[in-house]
Amino acid sequence: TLTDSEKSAVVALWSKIAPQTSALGAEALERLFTGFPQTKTYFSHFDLSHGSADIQKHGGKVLSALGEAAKNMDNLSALSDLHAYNLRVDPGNFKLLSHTILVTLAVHFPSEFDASTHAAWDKFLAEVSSVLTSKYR
Ligand code: ZNH
Repeated sequence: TLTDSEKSAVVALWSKIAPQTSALGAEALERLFTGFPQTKTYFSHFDLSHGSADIQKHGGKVLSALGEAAKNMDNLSALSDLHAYNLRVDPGNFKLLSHTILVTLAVHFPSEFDASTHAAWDKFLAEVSSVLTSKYR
């Protein structure tokens, strides 16, 4: 679990992310699909062209879920069920998405994204991923 100072670092950067969840989420997803094209198979029903409404909308959902998790990890319970029982996303893909989220944050918030904020977000995303994959069997 995150220390108090890690939690503050996550929440502080979240306040910058919150007004632009769709744009930042879409960028993280596009980086995922470009860098790791195998991940596109989960989204065959989406329009995956650059800047599409599907990508914007889904990006917004993913980042908003992170905002809820930053408040309380318990808020991920239903999403954990969805990913384990319904979507069955290979757990390895969570590391890939976490990576492209970190890259996106680093590009957009170069001064806020210092070493300790980077480390706190890395740990936070690993925790979220672990909760979302915890019900797999
Ligand atoms: Zn996921 C969905 C979040 C990861 C795939 N997701 C989803 C949603 C959310 C999320 C919020 C929505 C739900 C509802 O609507 O209810 N995810 C998330 C997060 C994460 C994730 C937070 C981490 C961090 N996912 C993931 C991955 C993948 C995925 C890695 C693969 C690659 N998801 C998915 C899908 C879906 C989802 C496929 C469905 C979509 C549609 O819409 O169809």
